[in-house]
Amino acid sequence: MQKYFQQEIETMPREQIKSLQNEKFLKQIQHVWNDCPDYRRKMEKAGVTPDDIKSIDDISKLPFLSKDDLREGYPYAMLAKPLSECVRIHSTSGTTGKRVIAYYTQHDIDLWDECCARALVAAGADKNDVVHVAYGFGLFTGGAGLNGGSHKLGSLTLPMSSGNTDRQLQFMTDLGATILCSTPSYAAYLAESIKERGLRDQIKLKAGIFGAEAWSEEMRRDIEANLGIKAYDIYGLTEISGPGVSFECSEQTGMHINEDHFYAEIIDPDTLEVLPYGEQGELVFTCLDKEAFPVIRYRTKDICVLTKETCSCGRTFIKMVKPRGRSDDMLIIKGVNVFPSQIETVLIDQGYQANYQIIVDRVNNSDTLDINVEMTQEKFTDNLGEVAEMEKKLVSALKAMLGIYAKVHLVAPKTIARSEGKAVRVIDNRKI
Ligand code: DLL
Repeated sequence: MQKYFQQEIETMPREQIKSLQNEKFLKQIQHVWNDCPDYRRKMEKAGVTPDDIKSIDDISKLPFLSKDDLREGYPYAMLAKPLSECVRIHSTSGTTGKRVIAYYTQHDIDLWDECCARALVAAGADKNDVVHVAYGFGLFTGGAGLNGGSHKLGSLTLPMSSGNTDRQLQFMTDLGATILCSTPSYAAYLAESIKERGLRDQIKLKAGIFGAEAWSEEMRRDIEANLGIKAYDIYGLTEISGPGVSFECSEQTGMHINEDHFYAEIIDPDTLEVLPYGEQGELVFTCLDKEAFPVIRYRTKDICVLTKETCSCGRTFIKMVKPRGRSDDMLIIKGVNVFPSQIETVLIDQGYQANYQIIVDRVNNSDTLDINVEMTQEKFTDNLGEVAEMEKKLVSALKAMLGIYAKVHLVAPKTIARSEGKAVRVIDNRKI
């Protein structure tokens, strides 16, 4: 079985990775200074020139970039190549305000595809596999990224996009898809539909590559058991390229960062101080060799930890743990920080599935937290006494995890809308 897509790079000794990063970083800083007026202005404002940057250890002299910086410069923020050299754009979903547009030259697409091919191989794929891509295609990077990676690897690629479950399952069974790429919530939904239609023995899936949203270890175990596969995490964001900034290997203990292209830092989001390996903070990325959209010290808002223990898979790239959620997704309820992933962990621990909705409101100047949770078919009952008892049990498990009271409403199976892309878990009515 193929172990690596690019063995020489993926298993490169640490000192060599460092010197490769140094070399690319110095070139990149020169590139943004010469060709990217937005970042040059930021550097000038911070009083830094490329002469002050002698190696990657000087990175902390450079200013951070935020989503607001990119939104403000819409539609050409951080563009560092003439449009005639760009071949594609992608864009963030932009729930509020202006979207961020990321530009790609052919070189940028090639390196991104390679990153996704590395992720596929790490999940056990090779050219003989049939890769079913059920991430959305279009402005979202999920479909295009895994599609490109699968092409690079030479696997037969099914560009299914999301939605139309019947068609998904028909192609999955008729063409014997072996690798599924989708959001974890859509994978869970497909697993449910496969069970309902009695198709489990007709699917040939052996692995899945799931990302684009936070998901828990409990959800991983559920998907693995329901589909009979290994479920691997993959991380990325439009501003850096898309999926494949980091990916999981057979150890399934965090995601290797493609460090030949992306330099990672963890910072304290309040003091902006760089934190050592092992400490939790906000993840910051610098693109080392992108041409059209070379973001430097981009603040992802993802709360994460970097680790550099050696990995049994032989890859030498450092790993990031599963992001705990986003600092801006983090709910502050009655002064307590609450991550949706904590709620999900409790639900799955208690035998429910990740079909829930969190509703936050403010009544008489006090925050309220309500959670609608779907009963599974097995747990379903219309005996009100039993339902109340089950709700009580969940309330106390949630209190133990979160430290605050959450009102739980158990609802009948299949009454919470399913998502084909990223799941919408939180309705925060306080903002309205
Ligand atoms: O979600 C890219 C992607 C597509 C990644 C397919 C993986 C698979 P954006 O839409 O720009 O890009 O959203 C980026 O999604 O900052 C994280 O908050 C979140 N995210 C992405 N992957 C993971 C993951 C794509 N594996 C934002 N775990 C990021 C947790 C994730 N959160």
